[in-house]
Amino acid sequence: MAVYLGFDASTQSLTAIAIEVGAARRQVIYQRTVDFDRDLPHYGTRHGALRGDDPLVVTAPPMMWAEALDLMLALVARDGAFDVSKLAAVSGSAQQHGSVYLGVSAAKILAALDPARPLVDQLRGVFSRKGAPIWMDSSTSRQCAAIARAVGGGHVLLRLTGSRAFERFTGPQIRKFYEDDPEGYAGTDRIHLVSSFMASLLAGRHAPIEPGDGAGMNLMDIARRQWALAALRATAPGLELKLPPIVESPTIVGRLAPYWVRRRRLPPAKVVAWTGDNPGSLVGVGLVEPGRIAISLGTSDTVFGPLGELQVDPSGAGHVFGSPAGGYMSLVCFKNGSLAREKVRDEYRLNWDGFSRALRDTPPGNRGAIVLPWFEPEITPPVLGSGVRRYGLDPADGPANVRAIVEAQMLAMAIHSQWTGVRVATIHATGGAAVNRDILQVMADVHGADVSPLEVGNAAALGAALRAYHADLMSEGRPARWPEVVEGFVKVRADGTVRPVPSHVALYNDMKSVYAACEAHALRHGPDPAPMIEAFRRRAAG
Ligand code: XUL
Repeated sequence: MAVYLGFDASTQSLTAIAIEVGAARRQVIYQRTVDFDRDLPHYGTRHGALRGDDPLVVTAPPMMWAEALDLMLALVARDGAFDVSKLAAVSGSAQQHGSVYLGVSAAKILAALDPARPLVDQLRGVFSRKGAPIWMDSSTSRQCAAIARAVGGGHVLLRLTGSRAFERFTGPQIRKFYEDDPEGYAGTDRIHLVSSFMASLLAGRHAPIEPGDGAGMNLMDIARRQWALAALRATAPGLELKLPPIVESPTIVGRLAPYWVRRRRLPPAKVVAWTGDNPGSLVGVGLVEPGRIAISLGTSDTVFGPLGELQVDPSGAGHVFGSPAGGYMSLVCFKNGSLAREKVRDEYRLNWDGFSRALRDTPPGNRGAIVLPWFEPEITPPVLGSGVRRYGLDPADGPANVRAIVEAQMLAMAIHSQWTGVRVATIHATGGAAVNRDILQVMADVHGADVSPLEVGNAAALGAALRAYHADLMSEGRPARWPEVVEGFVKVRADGTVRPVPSHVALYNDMKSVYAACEAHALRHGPDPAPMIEAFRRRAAG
């Protein structure tokens, strides 16, 4: 019997899941979350992030992630929920795109961490940039344009890296740092993703980058899974010397550092390269083979699935990442996810039961009332000037506003993921809001697909534990077929699959073009959609 530990270093929290794998037993045996705002309030984050005067700039303190890891492993050791001596390997999934900047002293400090002192006391001098820009940042439009120009156009970058230039992607963020603080950039020895930074802390040495997460940088050649020199040169000088190497996903990057072994009495378990939260979730929802998709309802809402072959989104809205299970995955990301749902819930003084009741009390199609839920600058479609737009929706009507937000999120997901060409029959639902069956009903009706909520809600952490297990088997030369690795861990929740209602599916198929017209109008490349909305309203009523 062996135990594997998986982490999810997400925007708002750090979660750990342990799984036990034996001849007769395969199960999740431990789950624990450290919430950044609640458990580490001295960093002053709100929803895990820091914001200043410029609404486009969003960062997080990398020290907070280090302290969360230290605290989490203290809890794992203290809880005594499982026999830690059986721990064979650990891995993780982290929020994507965020970057951590370390000076030359980092390598030495990481290698000589003193188990008698807290991690944060020893890391004080290692950062060459205090804050880490995270995926919610959208302040690099200028840098995106410059990088695209330098490689020969946005479509060249799209084909080379799997994505056009995106504000939150690491390359544009690095270029901005280089432009704003050339000395800080020059004093940076290593630039990590959040994923490789966390793996470095566990292994006590600079960890490499995994291609699933590396694809979220606008810097990796997506077909070769190696740094794309043209993109590196277009980003900042000498960048090739500052980036960790890219390795295959199931790579053992080291063993748990003596710091963890002595401080928490853990065995020197293998540390497996960390990936991003979306690639990690792909494994955690069991989508290791093409044909199905997943929707994660978290801080960001994401739609993702395995891709049979390398293809990019010609509209430039979607991304192609490496899949940790081999091959590629598609991803479409929406920034106005759970925080938008919470805003509406709070604005109308509801709790989640009230939110659900509002969904049940309003008709599908919302009598033609539509909202564009851009509380924050949006990623898909790209919207830099935030602001909610209402079409035929009375701001005073709480229930209609609740339905409008959920319908908008689901319609946008369906519209902007069409490029993958997947005919969706089943959606695996994960993330916090997947507990809400009324939200899942709208998802099923809009997509015309069965929605299976999964037993383990945190797919990113489960995926990390499963990747640790898979890499451990591989490193021992044992057969490690993915369907067998995930077998028994990815189960549909006891309350069962949510089925689409055929009449609602037809109505939403009709509504998609109305919603798309509202988007186009709000983005100033389409006419006033009022006549279309009115015609839809009449069809829906009749
Ligand atoms: C994906 C993205 C987010 C983050 C945070 O491209 O930006 O989903 O990974 O979860």
